[in-house]
Amino acid sequence: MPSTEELVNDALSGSVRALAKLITLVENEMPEALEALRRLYPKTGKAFIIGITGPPGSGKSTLTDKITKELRKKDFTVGIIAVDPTSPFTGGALLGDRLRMQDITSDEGVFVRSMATRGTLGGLTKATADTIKILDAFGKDFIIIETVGVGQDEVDIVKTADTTILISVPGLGDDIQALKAGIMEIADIFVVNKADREGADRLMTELSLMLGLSPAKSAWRPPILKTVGTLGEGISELAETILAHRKFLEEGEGLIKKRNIRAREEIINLIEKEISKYIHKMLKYDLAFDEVIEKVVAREKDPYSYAQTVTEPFARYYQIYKVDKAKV
Ligand SMILES: Nc1nc2c(ncn2[C@@H]2O[C@H](COP(=O)(O)OP(=O)(O)O)[C@@H](O)[C@H]2O)c(=O)[nH]1
Ligand SMILES: [Mg+2]
Repeated sequence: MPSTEELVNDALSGSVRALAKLITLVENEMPEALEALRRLYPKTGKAFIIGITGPPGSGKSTLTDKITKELRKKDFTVGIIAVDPTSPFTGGALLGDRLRMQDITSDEGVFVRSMATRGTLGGLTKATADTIKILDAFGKDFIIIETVGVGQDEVDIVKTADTTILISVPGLGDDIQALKAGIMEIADIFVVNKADREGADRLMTELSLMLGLSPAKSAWRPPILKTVGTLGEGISELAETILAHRKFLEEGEGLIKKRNIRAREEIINLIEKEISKYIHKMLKYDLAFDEVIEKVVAREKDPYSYAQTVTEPFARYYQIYKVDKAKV
């Protein structure tokens, strides 16, 4: 078994096997994952991240495949993370779909990884964010994340993207209502896929009316594009629009702003996770927590004072930190 350092070095010199192993480390939250990420971090920050979301069956995998081919034509390398249990990449689809994916999965410039759904809230978000970093350090120019925009985890995953593409399709009944509000607001590009079906133009109109109602959040007005994923119609326009959005973000302050927000959230999450790890250890091993619970239920103790007692070391640390922050 190679050491974490060897794995990282192998991955950085292009070993796909090492890359896959590193992803498994973060996915399983192995203790070595932290060291690997620490070593990889300086090599990250170059990849451009595309999030593709929409209801199941809307054509996310089909479009991911087609966009990837467009990017490959321009000689960009691509990493794909499929966080969709129904995705062809995760084996949940029909044989025909899987066959269609074969040509990109056998392309050396493309790396595809599917992420299993996690039990713990936030676990999938973290595993996905870590996988993005690994693929970024590995040197992928673009990383595409495909996910169904349903749960909080998925919305958080989409928030890690530089360009978010929201796919809708005609004929889902209450089309627009079916899209999660939180995702509508962060979409940079709207795609009406399955434009070969009836109702595509009506959906385009509905979307543009809706977008017209919301106040512009930046100089980028999210365009609405029409595609037929299966036939490849509208795909080159979609790829060009992604590149135009990337250019827009890079030329303005957009990209650096997005990355600052992400770094801030990530640091806070990591600190909270560390602190809560110690709190759980304290409760489990050091404090007679069961007794405390009984006393709280019997009204002999109040939960507020107890919580303050347990977190007192952090409060004390804060006092020290305030006067001594030059050390941190
Ligand atoms: N008619 C039609 N079918 C499409 C189109 N795009 C994708 N599909 C089909 O819709 C089904 C679901 O596509 P898929 O990409 O797996 O959707 P996902 O669940 O969002 O990833 C597949 O059978 C595709 O072949 C399209 O533009 N028109
Ligand atoms: Mg899919």
